[in-house]
Amino acid sequence: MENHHPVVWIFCRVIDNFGDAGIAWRLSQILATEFDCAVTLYIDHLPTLSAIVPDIQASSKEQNVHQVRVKDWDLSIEENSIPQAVIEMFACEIPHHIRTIIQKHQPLWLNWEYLSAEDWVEDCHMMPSLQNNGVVKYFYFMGFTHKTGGLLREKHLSFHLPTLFRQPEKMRLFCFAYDNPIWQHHLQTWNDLSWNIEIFIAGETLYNAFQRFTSFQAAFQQGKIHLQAFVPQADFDDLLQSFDVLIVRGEDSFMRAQYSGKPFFWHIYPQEEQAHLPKLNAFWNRVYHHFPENLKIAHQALSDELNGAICLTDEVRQNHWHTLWTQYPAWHQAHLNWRKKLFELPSAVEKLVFMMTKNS
Ligand code: TRH
Repeated sequence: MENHHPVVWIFCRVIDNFGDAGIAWRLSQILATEFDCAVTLYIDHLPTLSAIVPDIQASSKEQNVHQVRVKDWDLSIEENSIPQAVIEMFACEIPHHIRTIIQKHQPLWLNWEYLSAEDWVEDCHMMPSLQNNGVVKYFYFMGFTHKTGGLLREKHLSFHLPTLFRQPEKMRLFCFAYDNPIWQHHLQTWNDLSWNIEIFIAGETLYNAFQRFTSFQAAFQQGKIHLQAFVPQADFDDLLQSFDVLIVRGEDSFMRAQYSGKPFFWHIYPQEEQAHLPKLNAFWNRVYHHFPENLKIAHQALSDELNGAICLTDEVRQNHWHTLWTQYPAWHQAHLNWRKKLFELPSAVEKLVFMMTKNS
């Protein structure tokens, strides 16, 4: 690329929760700090970004933070620089005048899609779509194989993790999930377990919502349940590392759980008519290759129940948790093995920058 600081414009609309902003910020950060790109992130809801990046002022419409220029969506009216890449996060519609700029300068134009482990992703990654301004837009699909767009992974993320681990004396469980009545049952199971457990519910919204469950009150009275305050995204990996078992959700916390190497459950974003289940299965079917059979059976049953596919009896649910916990070192090892596979893939941003080079 001729320009030493390739210009990248990223557009993000916050649909709900933190993931849209979280992924857009991670992508922006990696491009700016590791690949020397001049990144401008246009976002329509600064308070959400500010919640995970406290250095961002929710009330400031234009600011430079950690080498990224952050602008309120409505300010995206004029630019003097010429972009090498324009990225629309999750099919957000970019303002019309940006389409005109794209028509004029023909940057690499991408729609950054949701992460999925399903097989079709390989066929759809970088699929071209001719737009009515006469320019081709490509669908960028992150994924878990070489033929997909790879995964967001920072260079500083160490491949090496401590490999020596024992059965912890107490289970420290992190829960960053979606509110759902199913948690009443799992909280009850955790209360009834024969080993020590401490449960940390991430964020006040979820913690407050769980208070309606009688099982929450029981756990609270026994001092087993705590509010885990939100930490900045930059500290999120360290936070995950401090737990034995993780429950995560969405896209970004789901990815970070995989990088943590810790055993985890994925409370996937629920979709109508159970459309999330094939996505859930596609992911775990890749990971289960690394699981001993009895752990796979236990994990799959609990994971399916958490995500609305099946119902378990109290006894079966408890037995499955017992199986996983009593074989924690093997469970942990399975996740470390999966993590190792992830490091064999090129990172999404390496792939993206290579494409920008080809396009310029
Ligand atoms: O918050 P999420 O559920 O977000 C998304 C959105 O709902 C989106 O619309 C949907 O499509 C997608 O899920 C599937 O989950 P996610 O993706 O894990 O985002 C959470 C972000 O919050 C992530 O970047 C990590 C960050 N975070 C912190 O920085 N600190 C914290 O303490 C916690 C708990 C999370």
